[in-house]
Amino acid sequence: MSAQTERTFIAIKPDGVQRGLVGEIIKRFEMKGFKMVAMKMLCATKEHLEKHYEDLKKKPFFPSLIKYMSSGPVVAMVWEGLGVVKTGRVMLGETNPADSKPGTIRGDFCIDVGRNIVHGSDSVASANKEIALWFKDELVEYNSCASAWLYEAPA
Ligand code: DAT
Ligand code: MG
Repeated sequence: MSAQTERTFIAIKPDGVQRGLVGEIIKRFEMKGFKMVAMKMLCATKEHLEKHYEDLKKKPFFPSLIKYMSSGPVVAMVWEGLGVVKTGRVMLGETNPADSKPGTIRGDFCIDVGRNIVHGSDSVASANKEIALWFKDELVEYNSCASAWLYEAPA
């Protein structure tokens, strides 16, 4: 796999969906040049979310996090591109919107750490784990005509 096919898991949380920010968040990844390779809307079960956030299960906010994330539909996506895990996190901003710079998604559209509208994988290893948890044989393979204009040396 080339570095240009690095993948990350991005999810628009229930507040992002309810507040009508799905298009805005997708637009930012599209305009950056990243390639969408999977997307679906679903209501995630508590069991599924407990697996997704298993590293945080000892945190005091874990029960409220699971309740919030299971409170409505989410939009789950996989995005691909050179450095997409790290750059995706930069585009999201900090975990706490109060620490997120204007120009980032959390910096522009939310206020409270418990309602921070979007998830993004924090490493390539967690991206692979999260993609496998949320998508089963649902990733779409296609050539993007933009790649010749996004990369000096397309894969
Ligand atoms: P991130 O979503 O930036 O990767 P994380 O993985 O540390 O952050 O935590 C997952 C989510 O849990 C985060 O998006 C919001 C919630 N959370 C984190 N820290 C919190 C806190 N101190 N109080 C309340 N919710 C918190
Ligand atoms: Mg995280």
